[in-house]
Amino acid sequence: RPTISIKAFSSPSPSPPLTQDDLKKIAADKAVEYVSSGMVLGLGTGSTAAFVVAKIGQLLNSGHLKNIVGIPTSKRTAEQAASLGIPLSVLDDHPSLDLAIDGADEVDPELNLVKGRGGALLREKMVEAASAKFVVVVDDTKLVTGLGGSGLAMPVEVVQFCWKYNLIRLQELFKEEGCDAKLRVDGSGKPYVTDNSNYIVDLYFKTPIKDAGAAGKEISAFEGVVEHGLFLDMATAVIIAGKEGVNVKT
Ligand code: ABF
Repeated sequence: RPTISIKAFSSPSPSPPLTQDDLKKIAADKAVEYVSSGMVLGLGTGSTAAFVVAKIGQLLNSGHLKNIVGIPTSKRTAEQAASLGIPLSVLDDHPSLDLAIDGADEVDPELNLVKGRGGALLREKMVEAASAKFVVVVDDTKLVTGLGGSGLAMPVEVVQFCWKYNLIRLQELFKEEGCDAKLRVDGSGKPYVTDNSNYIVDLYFKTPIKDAGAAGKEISAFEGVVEHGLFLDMATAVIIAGKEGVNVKT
């Protein structure tokens, strides 16, 4: 049969502007270049991390990657990874990871992060701290000059017992930053419950946190605080996708 070639008569129309999801996917695809066969891999949580998990699933299923063990940072991620056939394990059985890839809510110029608006901060921090490399994937809306400076939440996971007591203590701790503390609620107005059966107190700052290192230590010192969303000195690299292209900061 003859081959029929069809020529386009008009030049292709200019491509539509990239959406935030496009940027997240671009960052995710770039991060997956760091993955190689045989790795024990921390699988992050959130919409950007979901693109990473999807790509890893695709590469495993097409045979381009082999023998990956995924350590999920949330029940949500475990479900997504399992649905793609990614073999899963836990820190108990794989205490040392080669690489973890996850999103973030804020990234400062020193690559310190705020994480946990997705509610998975505790497992994220445990898994990412156990990893030899931790690559963060964000679109450029996540860049801030100082942590807490976006006006959005800095989450603190607290035990349910007397959560209000800890909410008030946290708010008091950051009086100078004009901190407002709120218990996170779900869509039906009930307290949001984490994968670890805890609550989350979201801290909203009017000005960036002055000394994030000291702040992290002070928050952790409160009895009943389980973990906070300041991820300091943890990121090995941050992949930032913007309309002008992808930047890798190390
Ligand atoms: C996780 O998901 C977080 O720690 C952070 O809270 C959130 C970022 O979500 P997204 O990628 O959807 O912006 O990585």
